[in-house]
Parts: sequence; structure tokens; C-alpha cells
Amino acid sequence: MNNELKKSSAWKKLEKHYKEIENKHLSELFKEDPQRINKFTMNVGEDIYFDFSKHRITEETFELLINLAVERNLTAKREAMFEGNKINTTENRAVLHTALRTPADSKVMVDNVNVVEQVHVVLDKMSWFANRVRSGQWKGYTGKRIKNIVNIGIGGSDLGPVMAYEALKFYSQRDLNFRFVSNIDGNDFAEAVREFEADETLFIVSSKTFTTLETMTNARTARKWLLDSLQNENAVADHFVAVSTNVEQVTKFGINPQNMFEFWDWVGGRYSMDSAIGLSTMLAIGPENFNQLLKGFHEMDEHFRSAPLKQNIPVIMGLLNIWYGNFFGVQTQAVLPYNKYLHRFPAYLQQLTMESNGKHVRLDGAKVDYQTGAIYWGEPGTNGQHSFYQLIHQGTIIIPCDFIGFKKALNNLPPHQDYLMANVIAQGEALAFGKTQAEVSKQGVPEELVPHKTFEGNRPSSTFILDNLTPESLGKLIAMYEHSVFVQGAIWGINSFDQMGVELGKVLAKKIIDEMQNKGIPLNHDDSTNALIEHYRK
Ligand code: G6Q
Repeated sequence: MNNELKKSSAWKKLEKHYKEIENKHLSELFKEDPQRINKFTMNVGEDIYFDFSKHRITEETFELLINLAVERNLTAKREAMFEGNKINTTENRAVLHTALRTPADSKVMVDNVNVVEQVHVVLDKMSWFANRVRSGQWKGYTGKRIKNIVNIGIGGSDLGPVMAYEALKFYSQRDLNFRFVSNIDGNDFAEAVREFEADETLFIVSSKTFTTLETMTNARTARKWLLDSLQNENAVADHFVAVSTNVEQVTKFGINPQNMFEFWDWVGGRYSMDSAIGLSTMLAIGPENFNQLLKGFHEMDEHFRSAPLKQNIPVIMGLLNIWYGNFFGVQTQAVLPYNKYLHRFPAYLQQLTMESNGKHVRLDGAKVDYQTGAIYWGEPGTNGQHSFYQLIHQGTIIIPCDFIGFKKALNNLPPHQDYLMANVIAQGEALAFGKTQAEVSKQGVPEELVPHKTFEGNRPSSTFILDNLTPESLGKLIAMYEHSVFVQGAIWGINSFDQMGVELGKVLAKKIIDEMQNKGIPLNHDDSTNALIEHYRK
């Protein structure tokens, strides 16, 4: 089945149908069907309103896309993931981030072990630790309470924690300072600890493998920084904890395994922010709020698992991405949250989506003959409106947009919230319906300026309106994108859960590091690379 995507009857029908409607304008689609808004909007749970009416689809398109999902066995593939089958075939692993947020009384078995039980043991340990640090019971080496928390990690061990800290700052304990060090560039570490005292600082070394060059280098620098100040090896136990799957390496580094928070190989890095990798998040917002975050994730998991395909947000999102990418030839997807707290959300989604679906071969190893993962990118509104939106409105390519807004403001400062939400709604309207030449002329615009001030419209967008930005709604939003990534990968028949490109990066630099540090090593790269190394050596 995976091998035959373009030969499947659903695909062929979509190809034919695309030719029929590719030039249809959204204005026509709305005029032709007064019921459109009822067909292509939905409420999920109490707090998500999803409007996908401003997409270049008809009822027939929607049917055909759903048929494609059926033909590609989406529901069986989805069950295989939830049940813990080893669907990450290249690494022979289960893919069970959904088990990280499953209530304690459920069961999910992997290799005869109920992983839900393991998850809750770690969650309890995290809560115990977080409560001690937050209340000041956990003391540093000199007896002072911890004021500063530095998460050291990269990729999946950084992007989720930073995004969640920023997104949920409103709920955070304000007498704790948080920093996130990821880059191998020493400036990152230096700036993070600049104003900190060592005896008030706690480092969380977050690394699934505990071998990643950036993280281990930063962790060693942190250890030196601490010991330069506190002058006693015993201080490490009070100021370092680890989050990892690798107890051996954690112990080797000198962190007491008792101060280690475990996760498992069935949690992918980019799917790990709700595992122990979320320790910094729990320290910031507290165990209660962290549970609410997990609850939000779980509710979206349940929705994805049980809602009929036609009423299933991640399914619809994933299918729309297929529609644009594989039929319109669209290559990017913008994510535009109208909430400043979500300013790292697009960066987080870049990893989630592009590391998952940036694949050029199918599960069976054969090269795909269709486009896979799109480029995800974005910035919060309204700021983006004053920069790159110009290209979305009047450029020559189609960029589908996800607008995300909230009904309530966390900081109620009238009239900000109304102005913010008016902008979300206005942008979607302008993109879809544009402004015709006739409308522009009617406004008395000089003739020579009319083409410049004309907006073609017909530019697609989804609008998500949630009630409020809370730990729970953030969990729902993230899970929604996680599952839409799954839907796309399942239809393309690729492995959304390995990351060979990242693995390559982890070994590439090692040889050159040796060559830089040891000038006697003869260079045998290509001419350009040799010259660059020589230039640096000098
Ligand atoms: C995520 C990727 C990658 C990974 C980092 C850090 O899915 O595999 O981004 O998270 O390379 O890896 P460690 O957590 O092992 O240090």
C-alpha cells in the first residue's frame, strides 16, 4: 500500500479534481454555498473553534481527501501508534509520546512492561523535586535556596522546554530565574550565567543520549563554573540533576543517579517536552499546572483517536497540508499565533514538523516520487503584519496560514485584546477575499496605482480560536500539531520518527575538531574544506 500512493484511486481522483477547481476563487466558493460555514467549521471540546472554510476546497475535495486517508489505512496506523507497536521501524522502537499523558489507571504495554506505570513513577519524583525547589527546601551547597535554574540541552531537549516556559510564563513562579543553554557557542553559556551566583544556581542537564557534543560541552563548562566558585566536588550533587535515558553516562559524568529523571527510548526527542524533559517547565509552573498541561495533551489524543475523520482536527489539518503540498505544489506553511507568549511556538513546530516529515524515502527504503514535509515557519501577530505578511498578501506564491487566537487576555489591558483579535480576523478575511481592481478604483485611487493596491485574494488560511492560553490549552495545541504530522507521514508512507540528518550532524564535526586542535593532522577533504580549515588554523 505504501508503495502505491500516486497510483491509488483516491490520489488519482484528487489529481483530476484539482484540475477542475485549481482556479476557483474563495469568493465564488462562499457565494455558491451559503452552508459553507456550517460545513467547514467546528467546535471541539469547550474551548477550540476551528474554521477551515477559507481553504480552497469544496465538499467534494473534502470527501476525496477523507477517502485518501481511508485508503491509506490511517485509522489502523493511528491505532498501531497508540498501542505501542514498533512503528519507528528504522530504530525498531515504539512511538508512545501519548503514553506520557495517559491517566495513571490505564495500561500501555511495551515489551511486556506497562509504560504508564513507569511514567507516573517519574512524574511523582518530578513533583516531589519541583515542590522542594519551589518552596526553598532544596538547598544549594552553602545552604542558600535555589534562585536560578539553567536547562542545558539542545534540539528536542531544549526547544520544547523554552517554548513552554515562554508560553506559560504568566503561570510561573516569579522569584525563580530560568535560562536555557543549547548552543555550542560559548556565548550562550556565558550570557546565561552572567548575573548568577553559583551557590544559588541549579543545572538541569537534559539529554536523551547524554552524549550530545553541545550538551556535554556546556555541562562540563557549567561544572567548572560551579566548582571554580564553590571549590568542592561535593557541591555537584546539590547543583546538578540530569534528565536522560542513559544512567551509565549520567553516572560517568558525576551526577548521582538518584538525581536523575528518567525517560525511555520510545519517546522521540521532539516529542519529549511532556516527559521528564519538561522538568524545567514543572519547576516554573508547578506540578498542578504541569498536570493540566498533560490533561490538555491527553484530551487532544482522545479526540484524534476517537473522533470521526471528518470531525477530527489533526486529520483535517494533515489532509489540507497534503492537498496544498502535493497538488498545488505549495512548499511552506506559516503558523501565526496572535499571542506574544507563544513567540517560540513556531520555532518549536519547525523541529516537530520538519524533523519528522523531512524524509525522502518511504518506509520500505524506496525513494518517494512526491513532495513530503513542508517548511513550517512563523512569528507572532501582529508583529509579522509589519514585515513578511506583504509577501503572503501580494507575492507570487501561496502560503497557507494557521492563525491562532484566544478569546481572553491573560493581562487584561483594554483595548489591547480587541485590537489583537480584530487583526487576526481581518488578516484571514483580506487574504481570502482580497480587494478587486473595481473596489480599489471606486475608492478614488489614481489609475496608475490601482494594480499596486489590488489584492487578488484566494489565499488560504485556518483560524483557531481558543478560550484562553492555559497549560491545558497549550497541551491541546501541541498535540494537535503532533498528530497532524502523524497524519501526513502516514499518508506519505514515511517514517516520521527517525532523524538520520540530525545523527549525521552529530558525527560530522568530530573529525574537523581533531584537525583544528592538532595542526599536524594532514587534511584530506575537498579543496574548499581544506582551505577553510587552513584559514581557521592560521
Ligand atoms: C529530536 C532529535 C534531536 C535531539 C537532540 C538532542 O527528535 O533527535 O533534536 O533531541 O539532538 O539529543 P539528546 O537529547 O540525546 O542530547
